[in-house]
Amino acid sequence: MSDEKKVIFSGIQPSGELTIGNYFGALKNWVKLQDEYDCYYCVVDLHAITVRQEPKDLRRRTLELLATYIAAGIDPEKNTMFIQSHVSAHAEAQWILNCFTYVGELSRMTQFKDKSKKYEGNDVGVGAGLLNYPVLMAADILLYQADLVPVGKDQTQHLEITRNIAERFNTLYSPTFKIPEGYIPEKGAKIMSLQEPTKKMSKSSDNPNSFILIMDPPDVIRKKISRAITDSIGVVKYSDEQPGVKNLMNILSITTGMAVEEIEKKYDGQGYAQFKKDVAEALVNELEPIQTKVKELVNDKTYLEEILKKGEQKASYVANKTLSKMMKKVGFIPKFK
Ligand code: ATP
Ligand code: LTN
Repeated sequence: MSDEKKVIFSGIQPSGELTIGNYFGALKNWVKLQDEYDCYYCVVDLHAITVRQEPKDLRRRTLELLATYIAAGIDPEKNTMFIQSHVSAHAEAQWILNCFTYVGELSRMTQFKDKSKKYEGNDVGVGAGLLNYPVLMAADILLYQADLVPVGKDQTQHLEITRNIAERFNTLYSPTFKIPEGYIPEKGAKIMSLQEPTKKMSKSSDNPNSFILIMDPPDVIRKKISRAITDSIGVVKYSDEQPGVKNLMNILSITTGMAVEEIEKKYDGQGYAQFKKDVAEALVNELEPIQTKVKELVNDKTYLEEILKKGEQKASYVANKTLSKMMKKVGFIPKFK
């Protein structure tokens, strides 16, 4: 019975083209978990505008992101997929939760520190949305009483603050929110940059050779992997001293299911050339079917709109139930009917 299933909530921002980091860190696990849980997979457009977006690109990417969810294997019949801005409860709940969150704890977030460094001093400046970003994420998760939140490792801090906000509210009033757990995958939780393998692969990097996009054509994938930074040791070994090789081994392991020990054995004494070729082919095999499907789906606007309409209805219903409880507990007078 679907009503008894535990709940999952997760989202990706339509703020750029998705990388294999987003895919292995988040999306691929969403697919894995969809049968076991009642899942809400959201396109978090409110989060995306915490940094400047070109309106027409944001519109295009929002639908492309939904198409990518489906192409990656998320079944629209089984899951609730929707756009965050379609469910106004997210913004309303965020306001309330803002009043239970401290500026101090928000300004300590690594993502805030990193992103504000990037925008400080330019003509845009550091928006308050960037500071409040985790509160909106907390609202997303708590509105659905989510049990589990599958995300990459970089989101651990945001999950922690979500739990803190929820506990604070529950203690001040009475139990209102389920305290959610993170689901960080064993492999793929942090796919590293191909050019600076000690840093996270990021879709907002200025160097396109540092990331692989889900939609990169096969030849581009091959070229980027062949240019990936390794080292002069020349041995395929899973070691922190060889972060570039380690990252490629992780990618090969997730895409083929091979254990890292098997990979070490297979390429023993061979250097990096064949190893890199195989990593590229494994990625092409994984991504090509998704690419074909995305291209098909983005042309079927009617189908995507139907999914979004259904998603919005279900999500609104559930989210508004929690929002009403929150409003009542803080002392707001319910609307007169
Ligand atoms: P940016 O790279 O522009 O900072 P982001 O981290 O904000 O992007 P989102 O689109 O919001 O990316 O992230 C969606 C999901 O992808 C999150 O669960 C995040 O943890 C995961 N993710 C992002 N980058 C990586 C990575 N390099 N390795 C593993 N997971 C990742
Ligand atoms: N902050 C997340 C995206 C996000 C999210 C969420 C993830 C927004 N709301 C709710 C899980 C649950 C990121 O990956 N940058």
